[in-house]
Amino acid sequence: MTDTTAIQAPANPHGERPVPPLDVPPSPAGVPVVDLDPFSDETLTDPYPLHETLREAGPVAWLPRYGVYAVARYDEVVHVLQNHEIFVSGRGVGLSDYQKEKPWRPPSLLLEADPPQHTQARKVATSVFNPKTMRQIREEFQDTANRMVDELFAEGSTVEIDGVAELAAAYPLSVFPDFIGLSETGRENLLPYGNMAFNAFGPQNHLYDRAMETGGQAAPWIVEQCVVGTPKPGRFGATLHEKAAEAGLDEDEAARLLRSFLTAGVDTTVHGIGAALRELAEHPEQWAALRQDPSKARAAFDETVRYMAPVQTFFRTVNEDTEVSGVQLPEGSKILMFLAAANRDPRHWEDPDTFDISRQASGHVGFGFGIHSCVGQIMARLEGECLLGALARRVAMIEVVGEPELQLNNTLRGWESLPLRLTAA
Ligand code: 8QM
Repeated sequence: MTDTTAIQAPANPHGERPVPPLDVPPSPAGVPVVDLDPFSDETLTDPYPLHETLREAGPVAWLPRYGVYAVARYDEVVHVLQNHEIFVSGRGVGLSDYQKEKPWRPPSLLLEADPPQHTQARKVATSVFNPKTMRQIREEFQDTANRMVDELFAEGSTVEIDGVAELAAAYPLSVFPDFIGLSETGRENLLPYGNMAFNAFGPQNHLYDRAMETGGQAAPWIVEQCVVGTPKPGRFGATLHEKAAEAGLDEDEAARLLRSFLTAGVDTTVHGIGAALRELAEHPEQWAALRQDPSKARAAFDETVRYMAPVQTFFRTVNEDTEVSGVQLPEGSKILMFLAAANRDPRHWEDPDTFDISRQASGHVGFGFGIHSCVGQIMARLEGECLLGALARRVAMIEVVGEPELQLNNTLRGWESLPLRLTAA
């Protein structure tokens, strides 16, 4: 099977060009300086040494390369997420401060907004996207997962596949667009668009440039899919438009609200499922535990989100002078939250670097925390549970049979390809 969904670009066609010199504020006195680039290819390939350096440097560190503060310990990341009135989202959750720079697209009403606007948009979103809706689609999502796994074994009881193309990407792309009510054609635009949006939270490096090129071509289709009247009647997109109109949102706002789901809902789940496949394949004893009790599928997915953290980082903007763990942060500062580092902070977790589907992973910040915590996590978990459950019931052995390839992104961590051998039960 050929992968029509992944971004077809050579690893690094232009070489890693340096980020243009930024207008960075001077290093503040008394704050540990970590002179490393979180967005270099090298760090994105293996972020764990940087995460440890940041956690050990202190509760708050300074990244001179970008002139931003960083938090990588669990308690401080939660503190920033919790204090949304000080650490605001409306000035952008990427490197750029929307009070100083124009956003690359009209800001999200959910992600890049603060109360009361955020509260209203979130209420509209969750009036449709909620546990009741998940219960209604559960059977369909499970059936699709079962069928997809059965079809893999059509040619024999042992098959070699690309776990990303044939499962991690194929599954969300088969359930999510129908759920939203998207057009049958053009769905190949979803992943490149998401890839662009997530790269855009970072600096304007070569990843950003490349993603803007590919994602830019995908943008018109995404915009069109969000227009009122376009989503299939009866599906989520159409219902969201109805609820948005009832709540008094204008058509542009309603379209932008739907855009959030198309931006945030695909690449993230593809990476989450891909990561779960990789870790379960690399930890046969965990796979055995899951096979023995497939009801652990949901917990296995959650542990994956803790362990790999498909969304690695997000920024906030300090909207009034404040203090975090003894460090003064002036108004206007950007602060980079390392969600992935918090998820492995030994101050909070026992054996944080151990992938253990039986651990109590709840409390991880892979879906954020507080008023902005992931709206889509109920669907991410549903997808993870359905697909991992289907595999656990049908697959005896899952092995990595080639070198997995990472897809580098300024915000996301996930596999571009994952050569697997599956043996039917
Ligand atoms: C990330 O457009 C949006 O509202 C949006 C985009 C990206 C995300 C969330 C929301 C966290 C998954």
